[in-house]
Amino acid sequence: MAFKQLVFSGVQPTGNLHLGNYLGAIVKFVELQKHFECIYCVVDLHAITTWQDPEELPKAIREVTAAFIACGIDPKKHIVFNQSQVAEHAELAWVFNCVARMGWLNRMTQFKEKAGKDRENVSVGLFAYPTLMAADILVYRATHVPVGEDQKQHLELSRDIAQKFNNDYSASIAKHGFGDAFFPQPEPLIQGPATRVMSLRDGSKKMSKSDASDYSRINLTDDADTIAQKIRKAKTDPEPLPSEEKGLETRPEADNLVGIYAALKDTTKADVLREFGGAQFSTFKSSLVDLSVAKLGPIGGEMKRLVADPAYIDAVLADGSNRAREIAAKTMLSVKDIIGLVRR
Ligand code: AQP
Repeated sequence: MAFKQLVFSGVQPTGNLHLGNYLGAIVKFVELQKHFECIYCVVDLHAITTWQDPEELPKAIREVTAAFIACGIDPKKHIVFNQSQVAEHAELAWVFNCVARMGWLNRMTQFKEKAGKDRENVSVGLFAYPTLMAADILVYRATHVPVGEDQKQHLELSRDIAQKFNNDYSASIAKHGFGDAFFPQPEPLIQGPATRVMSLRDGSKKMSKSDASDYSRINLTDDADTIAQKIRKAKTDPEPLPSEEKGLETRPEADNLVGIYAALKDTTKADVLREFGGAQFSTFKSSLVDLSVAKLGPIGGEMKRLVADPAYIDAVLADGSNRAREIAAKTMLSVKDIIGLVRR
């Protein structure tokens, strides 16, 4: 069965949005608007899989929304909303909890990393996170999902859930006029030189909102001085930059900074090394500061302007939620018919 092409992705309101979220995801959200219908979601139900301060959560939800708009997402042409305003996400996630297998979820590396040694004490929601993510995507029967490298495994699980649902209910799906598949196999879009931006303090760790050190990441709201300071202090090694990509293979910190530069400039690592091969880090870091400030400065400024007007942000989210709900409600009615649940 041919599915209408549709893009869906989400970002958690769990703290400061950083360069990893920007380059790994949001830059691509912006680009995809030119070619696809897109739905971009502030995934607040995902955020509460770990405790969030009720005083801070609304601010974080509005800040991610502001970041979407400041980066160039058009909430009129596309859909921007927060997950909790469309109850069908949670409803379909329950159905998927009954489709997904324990063994599949047990293999998820993000859960293992986040739960660590404290497995008995983390929320059930953190374990079931990937089934909610599958529901987020499939409640719109979305076909393309731009994400960073860290979400690849969850995307594969979403595909497995879609396939198992289609298999488990194949006769009913055909009977209700949906041919041989009700859900598409959503395709991950993970491309470019910065699909996994690493911490500025440790090239083996992903840049993350929850890292205790603010120096590990560049936040979208950092001012020019802070960006400059963080880049100057970023961990490197004593060698000059290599002239070819192969020379980055055993140098994770150098690889990371070159990847960031390439992504911000919308070029390749090979091109960056053609320009900077043989240069010392002090020279390269100066150029990286200039480029980062030029790209991120206007975004941070616009975000600050937008969050100062919460009524506008809330109106964007309300409008987006209304439009998202129309699509999601239709899917959910069909899912109920396919499963055999009695409805009005
Ligand atoms: N370091 C990264 N490099 C590239 N892409 C990244 N993404 C996150 N970190 C990087 C991508 O950003 C999108 C939104 O991520 P999220 O906020 O929903 O969740 P996350 O992946 O858990 O992000 P964080 O910053 O690491 O948050 P915490 O610390 O709360 O866990 C996704 O597409 C993600 O791939």
